[in-house]
Amino acid sequence: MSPSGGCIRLILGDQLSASVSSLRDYTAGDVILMAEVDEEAGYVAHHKKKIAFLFSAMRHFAADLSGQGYDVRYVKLDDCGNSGTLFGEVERLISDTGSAFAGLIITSPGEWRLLDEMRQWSKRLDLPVHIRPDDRFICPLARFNDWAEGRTRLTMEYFYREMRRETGLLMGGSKPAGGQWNFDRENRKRLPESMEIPERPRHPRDEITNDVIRLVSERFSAHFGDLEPFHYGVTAEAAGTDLDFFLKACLPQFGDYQDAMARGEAFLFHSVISLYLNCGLLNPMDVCRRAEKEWQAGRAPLNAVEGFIRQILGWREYVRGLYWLKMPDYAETNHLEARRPLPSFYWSGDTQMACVRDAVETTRKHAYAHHIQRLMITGNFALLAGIDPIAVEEWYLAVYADAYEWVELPNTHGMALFADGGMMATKPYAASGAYINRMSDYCRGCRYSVSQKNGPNACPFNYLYWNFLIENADRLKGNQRLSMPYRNLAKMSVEKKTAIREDSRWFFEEIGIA
Ligand code: FAD
Ligand code: DLZ
Ligand code: SF4
Repeated sequence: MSPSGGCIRLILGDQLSASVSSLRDYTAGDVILMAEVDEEAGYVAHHKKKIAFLFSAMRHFAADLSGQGYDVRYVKLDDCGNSGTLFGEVERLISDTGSAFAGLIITSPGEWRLLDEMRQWSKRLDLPVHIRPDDRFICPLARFNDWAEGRTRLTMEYFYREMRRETGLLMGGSKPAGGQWNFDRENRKRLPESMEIPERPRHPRDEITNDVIRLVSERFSAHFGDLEPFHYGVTAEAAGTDLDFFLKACLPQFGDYQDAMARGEAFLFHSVISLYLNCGLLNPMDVCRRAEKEWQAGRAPLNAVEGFIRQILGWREYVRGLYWLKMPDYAETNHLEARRPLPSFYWSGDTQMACVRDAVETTRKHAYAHHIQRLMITGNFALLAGIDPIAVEEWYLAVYADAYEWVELPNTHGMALFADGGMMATKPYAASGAYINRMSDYCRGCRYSVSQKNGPNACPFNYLYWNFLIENADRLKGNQRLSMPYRNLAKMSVEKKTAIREDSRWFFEEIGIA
């Protein structure tokens, strides 16, 4: 290790980009610090595969930096003396080198809890701490705040259009390509039975990944999720291979089947790149440009490319802006006063609801589920059953390899649970079994009957949907976009409403959350 006098540059597990702001202007005498610590691995009980992915990606990134001549101190989880915290590791580096550093440079972390803590570090360390913006996103936070200023409703679609204009993505001069901003209506097809789903690349494992897998199996055996088989890429190069595969084999169908679900099919035509984007192995603007090129070259249709770019340029940037604009108060709201505990089947998968079982199984196997499973199966169930947002958020943050609070929280709290009272979604994404049946083949293999509305064999989503509207009538009746279901509810007989309430009460008792 070099003598000090330079700066410490702390790189977090989700900052694995050569372009990260904390690495800029590195000079001889600086030390890059990366650390696997119990605090970050344990603040929620992350999926084993998520920890293995991230530790292996961190180790590869550190090895790459060292290979390029940077001075890197990499602390492994089981290294002797590991203090267990990021702060402790900065302190240990200072005391181990025995001489003064000029400062600590950090790229702003992706979670409010850590930024809040880091703001105290300068005083605690008696060292200048420079927290630089994370500029690996397309929209700087100041730009998002400008856009949000003075608006009563922060509608993603309008933000997205501004981003399209500013980046020029899918634009013909000042007009959107194809004359339309959004092709969502074309993106709601059910998967035909004969459709072939592409096989995903499986990345070979090296010694670094094998070591990490051993460590995780020893240290995190109690955590949720399957560690094996492990095939995710752990380098920027491997992430690039997955992106190439997606662009060629999946993007042309991405639009049509974006909302489809199929039993036993985890990935369908989705990109499965969120884990790479969120830890820095891929760059969002590069990904959007690559997708745009596929359309320009006539290899993918506009509805697919627009749909894909909207997820990244629109949703991903939007949720990040919203998170930093509204935190920390955002996480505290519970607009629907949902208080029931999380049912145990979110962890065990032990439920007779075939759709929920499949979403949990996929999650357990891959630390992944696609958007519609997250939103319309596990999210929808938690919404209808009135599960406490804090418990639901903890689950989503733990179980997905792409989960960091800046992206998980708005999606769960705002989009899935309506806990923010409608800041993100104009109405709750509440749906009965009919929606799930329309978009999937789950119901055919289910012990419940999607066509039955009440009674022991009825699909629970059916009566829970109406029960949700009844339980939340005071809070939701005034919502214009719910006027139709509330009109239908008003026409319902007292007997029917009683049956809905009774079936729901009985079901909550059966799953232990009454
Ligand atoms: P694709 O369907 O191929 O989409 C392409 C990319 O667009 C994704 O990789 C992702 O970067 C971006 N994207 C798509 N939808 C969203 C969205 N709603 N918000 C932000 N980015 C989006 N995404 C996460 O990255 N981390 C999370 O912790 C997370 N938690 C979620 C929780 C809930 C309740 C819901 C409803 C959604 C959540 N999402 C989260 C958004 C979305 O489900 C995932 O980004 C997506 O499923 C990742 O799979 P993919 O890479 O195959 O995405
Ligand atoms: C998710 C995660 C895990 C499991 N472990 C570490 C770790 O040991 N060291 C580290 O620097 N980062 C880790 N991370 C990612 C952090 O939790 C992430 O940087 C913060 O949540 C901020 O986004
Ligand atoms: Fe899910 Fe209901 Fe269909 Fe069963 S019947 S798979 S519970 S929607």
